[in-house]
Amino acid sequence: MVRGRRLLLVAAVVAIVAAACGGGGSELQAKADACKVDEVDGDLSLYNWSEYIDPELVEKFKATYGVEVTETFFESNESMLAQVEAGGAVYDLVVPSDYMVDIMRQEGLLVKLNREAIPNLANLDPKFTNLPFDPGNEYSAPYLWGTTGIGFSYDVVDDAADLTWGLIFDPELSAPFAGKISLLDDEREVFAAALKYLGYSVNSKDEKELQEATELLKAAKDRVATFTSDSFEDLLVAGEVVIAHGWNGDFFSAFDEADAWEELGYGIPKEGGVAWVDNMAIPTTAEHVCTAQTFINFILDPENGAQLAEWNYYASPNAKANELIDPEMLSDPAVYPPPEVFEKLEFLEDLGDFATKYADAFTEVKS
Ligand code: SPD
Repeated sequence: MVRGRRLLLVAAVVAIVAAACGGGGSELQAKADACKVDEVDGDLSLYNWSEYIDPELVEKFKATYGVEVTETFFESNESMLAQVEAGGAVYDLVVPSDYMVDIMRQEGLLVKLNREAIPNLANLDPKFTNLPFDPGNEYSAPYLWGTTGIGFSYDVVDDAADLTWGLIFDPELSAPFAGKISLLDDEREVFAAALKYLGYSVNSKDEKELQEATELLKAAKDRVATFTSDSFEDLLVAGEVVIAHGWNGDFFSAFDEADAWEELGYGIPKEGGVAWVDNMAIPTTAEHVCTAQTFINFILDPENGAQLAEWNYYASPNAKANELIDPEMLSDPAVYPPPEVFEKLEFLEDLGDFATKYADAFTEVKS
């Protein structure tokens, strides 16, 4: 279905669900607007990426505010969106990436944040506020940020500086690793890798470029052991793959746990990669909007923000938290990329109606 029609349908469904609940978006918004700092109005249902929060922080939140936290997990922005749109389960807080915040706010799926209930928004690094996917941070607050690149074994790549997406897409270069390559199970990320290899933007809306990327991926598929977004780091550590497409912090947590820093590495291929920011946001189907805003404020506390980032080696968008983060991590270019690396990175953007073509092409690649 094209995005225009999909938007109308989603808006209609949201209105029907809201009416059936006897409330309506504006009633929930009024409730969110009336929440006070540290107020809780029930338990928290948190819908997050897997392994994305230190369990100790969850325990601390529960003990501090006297509420329970139910955690459920998603592996891609698109699967999270589908669940929120379906409305079957109640989520008080979700953690969409940049372009997905844009889609959700345009579709009327998010509650506006009450800044008075979240004073710790002031701790954010101005570089991470007012980003194009949510001008003025009306609907979202940054959680962590990172990059997408290649995790590898030093048995097959000597130096991260030698990385190229050709290790996956060039038939000759990648032939020795056939069956030992994993790709993210993520339509935008997989096409971003192929488009970068071809020298195109990760946000291309050119049919011919998308077709070229599709053909490239179909040709590479025989060499790909699996598409996975929740076990790429474990497969690399276990030696089941030697080239893994994935997210930096997940690799580092796994290298640390397995004490495998000498054997395994991560880097951004010379053609460039993806930078992303994940964000906390409240769906319009939430039940406990005060607890959700209190949780956002809790995560944006400097100490909690530093603990969050250090636990999983992702970079913090919180300036006050960064003052407390281990200097070794802060100066690690693989966690906080220097300007010359950042120049090669692109953020994924909402592609409007064209996104359907990526989804269809991904289905074609995987079928
Ligand atoms: N284990 C947590 C991984 C979080 C990844 N965020 C992904 C952003 C994708 N564009």
